[in-house]
Amino acid sequence: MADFTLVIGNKNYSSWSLRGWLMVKLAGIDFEEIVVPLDLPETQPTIRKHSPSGRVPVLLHRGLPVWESLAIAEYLNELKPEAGLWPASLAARTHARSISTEMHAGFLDLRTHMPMNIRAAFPGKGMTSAVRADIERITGMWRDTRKRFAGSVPKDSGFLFGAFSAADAMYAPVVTRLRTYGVKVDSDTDAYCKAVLAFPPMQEWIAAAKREPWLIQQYELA
Ligand SMILES: N[C@@H](CCC(=O)N[C@@H](CS)C(=O)NCC(=O)O)C(=O)O
Repeated sequence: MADFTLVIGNKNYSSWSLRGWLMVKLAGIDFEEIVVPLDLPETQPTIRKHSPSGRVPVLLHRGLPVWESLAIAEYLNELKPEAGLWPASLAARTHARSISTEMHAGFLDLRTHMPMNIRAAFPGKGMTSAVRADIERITGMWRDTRKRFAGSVPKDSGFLFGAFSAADAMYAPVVTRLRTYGVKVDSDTDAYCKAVLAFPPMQEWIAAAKREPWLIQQYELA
């Protein structure tokens, strides 16, 4: 058994799993993956074998369960501070934690009306005025964050703080939603989305999502 195991849901549909998985990739550790398909009769008993909350992702480190995506980021950051899960400067790190927590706690309209479905294309579906407001807040925050912080690192690779961080992991499922639902965005947002989608671990996840056999009917809005 590996030192680290990450228990996740379907790669096509489980946005929180994507966040946790990107964080583990970012930490640069070897890990085993257990995929528990969601929305089946055996889903909950299987997840509960690993996760006290009955939710995924959960990271298991030599028997210690770490659940909740942000707790996983903090745990990995403590183990691997050199991996850069959070940006280096205190101001950038604080900003990264604030925007990540805002994602963790909010944007319910976007999450409800535009569920993650990586391989689908539902242009125009799910848009309401409340979803629009969520998207405006998020894209405004992305622009503002990049303007303030992305240029202050040695190499700006197009992410929120220049290099890919836990904050980008938190927003990666929003990027896939903007694509799935064909949301029109400004050029800065488009460039940011392209950078996230081209990030090699993201490509790996998307390819796996496309190969998955399971279908969750409630997220198939067509
Ligand atoms: N706040 C949690 C959210 C986790 C969550 O809601 N995960 C969903 C899958 S995306 C889940 O485990 N659902 C359980 C189920 O569908 O039975 C986190 O940040 O990790």
